[in-house]
Amino acid sequence: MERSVYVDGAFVPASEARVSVFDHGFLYGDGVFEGIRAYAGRVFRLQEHLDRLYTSAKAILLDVPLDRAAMREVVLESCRRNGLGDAYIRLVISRGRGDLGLDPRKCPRATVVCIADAIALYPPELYERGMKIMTVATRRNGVENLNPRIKSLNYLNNILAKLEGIQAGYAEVLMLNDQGYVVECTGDNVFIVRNGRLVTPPAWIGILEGITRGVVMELAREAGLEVREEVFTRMDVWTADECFLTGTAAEAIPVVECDGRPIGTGRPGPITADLIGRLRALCQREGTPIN
Ligand code: PXG
Repeated sequence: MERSVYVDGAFVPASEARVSVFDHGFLYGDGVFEGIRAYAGRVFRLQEHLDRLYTSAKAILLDVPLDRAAMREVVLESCRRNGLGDAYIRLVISRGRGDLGLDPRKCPRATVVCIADAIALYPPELYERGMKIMTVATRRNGVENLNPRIKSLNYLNNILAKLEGIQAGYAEVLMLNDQGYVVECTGDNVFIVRNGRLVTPPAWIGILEGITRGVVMELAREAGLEVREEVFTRMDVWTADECFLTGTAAEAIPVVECDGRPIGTGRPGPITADLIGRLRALCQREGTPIN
């Protein structure tokens, strides 16, 4: 059955869902988005995703034409109309239709799109065996350029990094900032485990503050682990006891090799496995009901 997509106030068949070629989201990547998941009939951390969406919009002075309650309803209705209890939901707010110039004031109304679809997951073996990653030469945007805390439609920085990975045979890659500190991956946050402590780069260094990252930090603290937000380098990843990535799409996935160096034993570690289990259980039991 064809999907139903929300575009500016109406649900239309996916094949008829369109935005203008004059939309500044298309012309300039001027807009923001969210990637959200639903599990077993409930949308996971919907409020947090909406908070981040409106925060991103605020940072680029983008007026979202719907309030949070209405946006929440768009997300839920997108799942209902498509009969999805497990879903990947993409909310996109672009600057809207304007002229060919950069000036956002020429765009009177933001475009709102919501797509709900089945999710394409990493193969289950990857969670068992763990993934191999590499560091790429493309550095993550600095906070003074395009702050990664803004989940903007301008993802070329990440795509350039992803291309380097693809060309070298890697599904995900590690990105550093201009100073050489580890920040995040192209669509995932990064954690290392050292001496029983969980460490992840702090938000101020220039990362997307992942919703999954926040949840994993909560779960780790509940489990009695010490969690630190600290800067670290590639060397710390190479010599960590364990490493894993978090993101809405990937959930939490073990990393067993970086830049050709096995991490820890070269197999997914026990703390990683425990946190993956806790995260999966939480995703199945909490969230905003779709119906
Ligand atoms: N960092 C970046 C740069 C991201 O884009 C995350 C971290 C994880 O955040 P959440 O809130 O999801 O835990 C993201 C997630 C994909 C894909 O296909 C991933 C993201 C966006 C678009 C596509 O893997 N963002």
